[in-house]
Amino acid sequence: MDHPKVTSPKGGSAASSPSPPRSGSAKAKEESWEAMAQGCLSSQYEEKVRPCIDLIDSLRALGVEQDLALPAIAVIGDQSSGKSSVLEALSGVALPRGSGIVTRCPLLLRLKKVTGEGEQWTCSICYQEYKAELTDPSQVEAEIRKAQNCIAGKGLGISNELISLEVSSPHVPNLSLIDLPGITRVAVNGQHVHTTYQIKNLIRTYIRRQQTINLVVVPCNVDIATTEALSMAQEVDPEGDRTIGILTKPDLVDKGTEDRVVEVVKNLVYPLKKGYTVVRCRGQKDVCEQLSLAEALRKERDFFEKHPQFR
Ligand SMILES: Nc1nc2c(ncn2[C@@H]2O[C@H](COP(=O)(O)OP(=O)(O)OP(=O)(O)O)[C@@H](O)[C@H]2O)c(=O)[nH]1
Ligand SMILES: [Mg+2]
Repeated sequence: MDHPKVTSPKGGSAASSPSPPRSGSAKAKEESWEAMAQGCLSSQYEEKVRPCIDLIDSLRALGVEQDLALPAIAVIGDQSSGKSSVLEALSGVALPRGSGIVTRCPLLLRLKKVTGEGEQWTCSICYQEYKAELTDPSQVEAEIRKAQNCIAGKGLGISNELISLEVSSPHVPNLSLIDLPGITRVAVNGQHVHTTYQIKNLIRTYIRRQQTINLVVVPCNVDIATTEALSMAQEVDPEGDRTIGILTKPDLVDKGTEDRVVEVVKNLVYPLKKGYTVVRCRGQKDVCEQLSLAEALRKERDFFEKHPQFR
């Protein structure tokens, strides 16, 4: 499996200044220093930060969060904005996704990078009294749907109860993130009117804490000013200190509005201190055609390399 990652084709460009031309050997030296520095940073991260993430996750599993605000990265967005698709690209496992209300319980996704020789993919799911080891990435989606049905009931109900999914692999970053149900404006057929408020309350419990980084997922094909998720993030973080914008679906952007998207990414429209990143994930057609996550990454790279405005 290819290393899953989220590309940031334009994310840093707004802040960076053009570098002077360098000779071939100077460039090679600089690159090798960069690689060394990165290797050093990632081994330090593993040594120092991983134990802290583990401790926080263990406290969360014990239910300490009710009395103590634990640091977290919360993924929020309007319904079907592509939250689970972004997490799927990061984790390399297919999560329940599609149209309508899909994510119905908070999902704590614990990604653990394992580096030893011969280390393999392992995964476990845990909720209520249930715990199971999964032997293949293809089992994850069905297991999460089963967990949601068990906790929130079959149908369109949602619950505040956490499902924990731990993925250990040489190909994932060391991160823990919480995927949350999408914000809905109106209750659709079969959905309780109360659900809309329930979802917003659930999201607020996570994003209002100063210790939470809010990853706000916004599709490129909607006007950013109309997104409920950004407005909720602004309520709790008016200066944009702990909010990161993730723009999805750049392939579906309305022709002629690309420059507007570029302005958002350059932080000119709705400034956030930590800026924006654009990602292209698997669309419904890609899923129907069983495009693998590794192929989706190649398609994403290709898309940005060839796009006249997003290059
Ligand atoms: N074309 C295209 N489709 C995408 C992209 N990202 C996500 N999608 C599609 O958008 C739909 C919604 O994606 P999800 O990841 O389920 O969205 P979500 O925000 O998790 O949805 P809820 O959990 O229901 O709120 C799915 O059909 C995805 O295939 C993208 O970059 N391009
Ligand atoms: Mg989802």
